[in-house]
Amino acid sequence: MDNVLIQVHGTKRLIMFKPSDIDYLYIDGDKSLVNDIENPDFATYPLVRQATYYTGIIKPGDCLYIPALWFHNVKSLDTYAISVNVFWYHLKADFYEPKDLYGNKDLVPFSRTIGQLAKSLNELDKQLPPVYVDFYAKRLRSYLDNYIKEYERKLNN
Ligand SMILES: O=C(O)CCC(=O)C(=O)O
Repeated sequence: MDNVLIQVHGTKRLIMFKPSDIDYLYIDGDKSLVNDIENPDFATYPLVRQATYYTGIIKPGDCLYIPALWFHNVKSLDTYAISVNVFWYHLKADFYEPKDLYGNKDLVPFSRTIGQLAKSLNELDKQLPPVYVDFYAKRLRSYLDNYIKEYERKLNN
């Protein structure tokens, strides 16, 4: 969700990445596998070098707009660092999970899509021998790659 992070007490260090850096951040679910983003292990996570770091410090009285889909890593620089978050919907209300304390859950249409896909793959797995499942999973990957290319073209026009 879009949100504003309002700093009340103490300071926090933020590192943010734009949504299109998703390919460089080793995302697994809603988290990155890169555990030390300030000093990444480039041998294990070489693509991180290609990500653009947007960094800053927020102090009491600062408000930071964190747009939906932006990856962010927040570290408190003081023992007590207190913030207030204000989240809001900018798409149809039905698209948002009703219980989303941190405002970072996937949108309902996506959760539904990935659930259906998992179910279909499971069906495929039950019906076909492994060598076919592997082959068709790779066909699916190529379908998705083409879909992504098409969307990147749309976004860049
Ligand atoms: O302040 C924090 O520790 C986390 C803030 C956050 O994740 C957000 O504003 O979306």
